[in-house]
Amino acid sequence: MSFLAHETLKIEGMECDHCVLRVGRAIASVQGVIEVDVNLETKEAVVEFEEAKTDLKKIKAVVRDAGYEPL
Ligand SMILES: [Cu+2]
Repeated sequence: MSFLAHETLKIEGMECDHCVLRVGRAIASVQGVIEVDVNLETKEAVVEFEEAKTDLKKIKAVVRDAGYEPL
C-alpha cells in the first residue's frame, strides 16, 4: 500500500463543461491517479494519487498535452 497524495492545481484555459471533461479524462488516464475532480468556476483540479506511481509533474504534462495550462 502506497501513500496517497491530495493536490490542488490551478488550470488556465478551461471555458466550458467540455473542457472540464477533457481535463478530467486526461488526468484520470494517468497511472496511479485514484480520483480527480475538476471545477470550472475555481479553475482547479483536485487530484488524489498514489505517490509511488505518479507525481504532479506527470499530471501537469497530460493537462498541457490536452491543450490547457496548469500553473
Ligand atoms: Cu470548453
